[in-house]
Amino acid sequence: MTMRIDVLTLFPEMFESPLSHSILKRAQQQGIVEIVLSNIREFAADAYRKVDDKPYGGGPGMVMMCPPVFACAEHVRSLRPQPGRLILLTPQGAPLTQAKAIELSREPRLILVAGRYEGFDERIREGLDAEELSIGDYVLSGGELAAMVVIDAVVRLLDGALGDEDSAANDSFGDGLLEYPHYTRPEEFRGMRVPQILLSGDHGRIAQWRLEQSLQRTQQRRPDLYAAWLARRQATNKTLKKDKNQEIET
Ligand code: 6GU
Repeated sequence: MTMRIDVLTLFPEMFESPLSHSILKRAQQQGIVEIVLSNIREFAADAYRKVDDKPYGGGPGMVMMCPPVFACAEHVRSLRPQPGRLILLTPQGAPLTQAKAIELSREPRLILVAGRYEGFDERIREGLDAEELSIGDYVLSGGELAAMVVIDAVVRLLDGALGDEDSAANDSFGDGLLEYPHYTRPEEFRGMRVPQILLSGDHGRIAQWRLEQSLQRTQQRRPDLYAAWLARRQATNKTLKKDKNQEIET
């Protein structure tokens, strides 16, 4: 069934280019996902189309107002029987992880709300039964780019979205490890050679080498992921096998 993603934003034009290229473009053309942009400003009631106001209690910046966001969200919710999971993109949200992306890819409908300014009136969270997501511990000028990141991470997981059905299974984080290094032609470039093993045609040894590379890289670059991987492996009591039942050192 086609997944539906509604995006509520003050800047729908920001989404046009990312949605009209590559995987996201093809997934929409193939009916794998339907992505609908709504401009929150069109739901502002007053003549000035006001969507933000000064914070009660004082302080810098502007806060997204309840009325236009509620009106826009209630309108898009009314277009379909499923209410959909409504997600505010904010730096205070739960972190977006691959596990979260997988969870979201199983939903029939998502409603992503991108905010600008200092943030949303708190009653938007309560009144719209919203979740909050962040894409990392740094500050963006608005939720638009974060919403695009969520869309990309989720849509590429939908059945048929990737050309090669295997490629999502091999992703970094799929098994909690970073990917091994990749090489393509030419065999030698400016004195740098492709590792000999990749030219050997020995698929067992190549798989073993790739796993070792993944483990090594993860240990060096992301000790947090490496520790989690080790703990998981111990918990499930799985043993890694070399081609012929030989344990590898990890
Ligand atoms: Cl979702 N929004 C903003 N404004 N900044 C962020 C973010 C979201 N995630 C990380 N930084």
